[in-house]
Amino acid sequence: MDQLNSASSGGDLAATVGGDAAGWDAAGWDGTRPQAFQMPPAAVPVIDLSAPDEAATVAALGRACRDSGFFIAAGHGVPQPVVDAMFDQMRRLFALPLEDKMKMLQDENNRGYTPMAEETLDPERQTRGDTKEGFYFGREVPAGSPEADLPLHGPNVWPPPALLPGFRPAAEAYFREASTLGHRLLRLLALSLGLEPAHFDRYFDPPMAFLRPLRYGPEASSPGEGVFGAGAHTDYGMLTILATDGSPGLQVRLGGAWVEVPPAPGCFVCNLGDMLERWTNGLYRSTLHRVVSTSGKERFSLPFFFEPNFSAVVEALPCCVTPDRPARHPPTTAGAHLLEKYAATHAGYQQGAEKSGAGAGGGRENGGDQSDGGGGGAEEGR
Ligand SMILES: O=C(O)CCC(=O)C(=O)O
Repeated sequence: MDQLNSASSGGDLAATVGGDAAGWDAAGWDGTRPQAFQMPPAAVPVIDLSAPDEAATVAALGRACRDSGFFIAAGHGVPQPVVDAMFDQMRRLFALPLEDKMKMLQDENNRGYTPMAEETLDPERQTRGDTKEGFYFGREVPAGSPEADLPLHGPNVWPPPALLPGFRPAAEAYFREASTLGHRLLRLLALSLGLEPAHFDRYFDPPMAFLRPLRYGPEASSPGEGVFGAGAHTDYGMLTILATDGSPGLQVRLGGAWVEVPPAPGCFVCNLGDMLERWTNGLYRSTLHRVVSTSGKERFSLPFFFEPNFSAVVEALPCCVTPDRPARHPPTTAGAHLLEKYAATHAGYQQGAEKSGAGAGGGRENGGDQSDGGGGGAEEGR
């Protein structure tokens, strides 16, 4: 990764993706120049986690968290073969007949298959569900264990080994690697706030974590008609670590405009969720984003949602509260926050929400007040 014009490698802290620059086009890096020349100056910085100067990395991370809540993690330490194996297996999973996938339908813990259009991330703007299908796999919690009494906790709905023998090993390997990266990022986030590196660890022992393979259909999005790959939303939790197949489509709402996040091969797109925004009293941003499909081809992506444990109390950190900036939100718990926010987006999960009695669903907060092509982004109210 040292050839990347990285935000953390000292010197050029403006290394970013998402804007206009030679070598980038609407679909991302066009391959015409070495990567060192490809990082255009704009919205989503590249942060090289392998850079030796940790203080510079932490400073770049803090800036990204305040500016956009998005960054591209390079030098992240997740072996590429683990990522490749997971993408191979998820392609096979989605290629199964619908009949087989429906046998893995999401259960009362919201684990399992969510069919095409089951989720509507922005019900106020969308005229139909997201043009995507997905699966939720959480941290495996054995049936009958005390933790399994919690909403969203329990055994996963794995594809039958007879159909896909390689899936579970690939997903578990990916889950382990993504969790390691998540813990590492927590440490850097704590440092960026002037806290002890281990500050957040107590809330993530163990984490709630969900791996969500997604497949977007080839249908083109039509924002004017309320049709999206994924409607505008913020993520509910702490941190999302996203891998994609390199297809464009992800857009972030910044400065009143939708900004394309070009694919960054070998890297993860990371973004902060509502819980970190609450912990930091709005200093760090949980930013609206969406998927607008334009390629006419299917698209695969793999978000990993890394969240505090169910009973973790989320309230403004003393370092982020001043007389001029009083706490914006009352304390909540990670579980209550998730369940409160889940109800609106997943048609399938509400039917199975008896366990909590609270309703539930997905992992994100819908956009509501955003508008297309200027003005009115939720971030403008910050
Ligand atoms: O598929 C993507 O690129 C983004 C997915 C996403 O925003 C989400 O699942 O929260």
